[in-house]
Amino acid sequence: MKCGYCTILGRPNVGKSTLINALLSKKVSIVAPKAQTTRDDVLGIYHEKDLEIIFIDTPGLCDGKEALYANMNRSARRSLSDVDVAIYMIDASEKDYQKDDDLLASLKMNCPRILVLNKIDLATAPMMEALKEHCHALYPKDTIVEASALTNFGLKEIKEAVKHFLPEGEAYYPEDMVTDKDRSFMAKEVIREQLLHFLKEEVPHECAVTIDSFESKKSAVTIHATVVCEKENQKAIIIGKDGAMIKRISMTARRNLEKMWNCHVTLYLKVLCLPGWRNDPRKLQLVGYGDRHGQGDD
Ligand SMILES: Nc1nc2c(ncn2[C@@H]2O[C@H](COP(=O)(O)OP(=O)(O)OP(=O)(O)O)[C@@H](O)[C@H]2O)c(=O)[nH]1
Ligand SMILES: [Mg+2]
Repeated sequence: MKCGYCTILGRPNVGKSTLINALLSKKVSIVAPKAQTTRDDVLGIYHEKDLEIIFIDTPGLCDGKEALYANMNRSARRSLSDVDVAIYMIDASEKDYQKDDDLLASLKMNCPRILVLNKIDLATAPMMEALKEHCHALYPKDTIVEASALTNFGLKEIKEAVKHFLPEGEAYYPEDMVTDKDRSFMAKEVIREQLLHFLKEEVPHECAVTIDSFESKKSAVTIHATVVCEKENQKAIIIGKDGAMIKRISMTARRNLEKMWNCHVTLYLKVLCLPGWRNDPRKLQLVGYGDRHGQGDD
């Protein structure tokens, strides 16, 4: 059978997590209309007869100054070190190619590359022609696939393109395994997704979620979690008047988890202010975003 690893890289908000969920027909990674949603590498394992593709969803490559973003960029770039093929996603609805060209030039890629031109549902025909011409001229060796992850367009072509570059071998994972992340990680991410949904501007980006306890009994799950923010005034915003905001966030996250797991979920959510957590290695470690690999090269 053919099997191997395929990382998915690109700038924030281009649709990497939407694509991995669409490729798997299952939610393994959270999605939001705001940049810098994904903070950890997430595996999405696709199984078919005689085929296993281990997709890696990565944090969007960005130039945020804080240590959090440096760790996220490092994690995305490191995903390139041991893969069989890489997907680089481009937002086809954008007319400025410079940032993608700069990033593509900066990525050390020793594997075949597939350029996925995503969000074609938002691009006009002349925009698509111009982008394809640009990609063919600058990246003649790359395979180019047009897609709309949101509308499931181009998924078969992407899988075929990836399969083409995979070696023959034995499956790495059991057939029923779709991700490397456990339910506690998913709970953290679904709560973060609701922070991104309900909170405005920089507030959700300055928050982290920690799972303090996760208890699973028969068909019921009980979770104690903490929303960690940077400033006292953010704490007040997150809690809201008479606790209205934290209740909405908690209730929506709980409902989403119940739908996902088909079981009863009880969620206790509290808020903690931890100033400077995004730029302090010790605090980053504490909230789960420490650099697990040291400060090695990018
Ligand atoms: N119209 C349109 N929207 C899309 C498409 N793919 C993704 N989106 C939307 O783009 C936004 C960002 O999607 P994500 O999947 O979170 O993007 P990402 O690249 O994972 O972002 P980061 O995790 O921040 O790096 C969401 O609102 C998606 O619904 C697409 O093909 N067409
Ligand atoms: Mg993402």
